[in-house]
This record gives sequence, C-alpha cells and structure tokens, in this order.
Amino acid sequence: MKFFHEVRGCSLAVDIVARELGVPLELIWVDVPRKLLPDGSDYYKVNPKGQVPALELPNGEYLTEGAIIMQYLADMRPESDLCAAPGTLQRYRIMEWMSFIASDLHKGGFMPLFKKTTPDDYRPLARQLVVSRMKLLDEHLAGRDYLTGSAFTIADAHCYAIAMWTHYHDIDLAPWPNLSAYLERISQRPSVQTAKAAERAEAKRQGYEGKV
Ligand SMILES: N[C@@H](CCC(=O)N[C@@H](CS)C(=O)NCC(=O)O)C(=O)O
Repeated sequence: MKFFHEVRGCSLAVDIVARELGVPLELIWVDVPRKLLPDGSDYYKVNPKGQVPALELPNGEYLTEGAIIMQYLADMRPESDLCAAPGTLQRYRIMEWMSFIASDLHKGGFMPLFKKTTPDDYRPLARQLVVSRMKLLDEHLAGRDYLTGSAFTIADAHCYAIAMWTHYHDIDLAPWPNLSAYLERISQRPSVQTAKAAERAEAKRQGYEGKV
C-alpha cells in the first residue's frame, strides 16, 4: 500500500506501526508545504486536507488521520499486541490517549511552535502548553513502561513521534525522567530505528538542513 509521508512529520508514527506489524508500505514522500507529490502532481487529490499521513487502501480510496490509520493497520493483524480488540475498555484507553496526542499535544501544543506565522507573543504560551503536557505524561508514566500498561501499543508509537518534537524545539527532557526513559526505551525498538533511518535517508536526499 502507498503511504504518504513527510520528513519530521507525525506520519512517522504510522511508519513505526507498519514496521512493528510487518505490513509493507511503499513510502511516498510528500512536499507538504507545496502540496506536491514526487512526480509534481497535486497532493490535494490524495488528501483534500493537504496533510500527511494518508494511506492508499486496496480499493483505491485514501484513509487519513494518523490515529485512524494506525488502528486500521493494527486491525489487519489482530493477533499482534499493538492494539486491543474493538469494544474492549483497553481499546478505548488507547483511543483516549491518541485523541489527546493528536489534539492537545500535536495541534494545541507543538503546531504553533512549528508555524512561521505564529505571533511571537504567542510562542511562550505554546511552549508552556507543551511543557504542561510533558509533565502530565511524565506523571502518568511513573511505574509504567508504556501509556496503557506493560505492552507497547499504537498509542506509544503516536506519543513517541509527537513527543520527540521537543528535540526540534530545544525543549530539554531532563525535568521529566519517566518520560525521558520511556522515549529512550521506544527509540531502541527496531521499528523505530528503521523508520528513523528511512526518514534520515530521505532528509539527506532532499538536502534537508534541520534536525531529523
Ligand atoms: N489530524 C491529522 C493532522 C495531520 C497533520 O497536521 N499533519 C501535518 C504534518 S505533521 C501536515 O501535514 N501539515 C500540513 C498542513 O496542515 O498544511 C492527523 O492527526 O493525522
């Protein structure tokens, strides 16, 4: 299946999940600022929102929204531990975290820090929002290996991809030892290492200059 991805994008979480599950994806690197596909065609035709991630389904339709794509992939391999069965409380716990990560952490927290158009006087508040959410994660992770217990799930892949943006914004993780240890633990997973290697290779190919 074709997967529409971006260097430093939240789409990293989906690539990690696919690698965990052994679902092969063909990575298509999108020029998101210009909304262009590698062949120069219009990315809005894939996703009218102009955002990554997007997944081309076997029937030719596109599925968007990272939290939903990750559930779709995990449900292809119900025998894996990556997500709980639909209808169980554990499934709702995983979705609860993913909703928080996509909305409060990604959009409400980090997005204004990435946008060049964010007014300078809003930046300290956006940073403070990220800090308060990192603190919440750190407190939650006390005595836990992963967000919903002892097993790594799609919620952890999602959390990892977004929380690692602290690195791009020079937000030091030292005040949050549980969160730091959690991110370090996840970064050792082969799925994460190979997904990051693919991202770095693409960044190099593009001549991307920022941190990846
Ligand atoms: N709600 C979407 C948000 C996706 C999103 O914001 N992706 C970013 C990259 S991390 C993007 O494509 N931004 C470009 C834009 O919004 O124009 C999801 O969680 O998948």
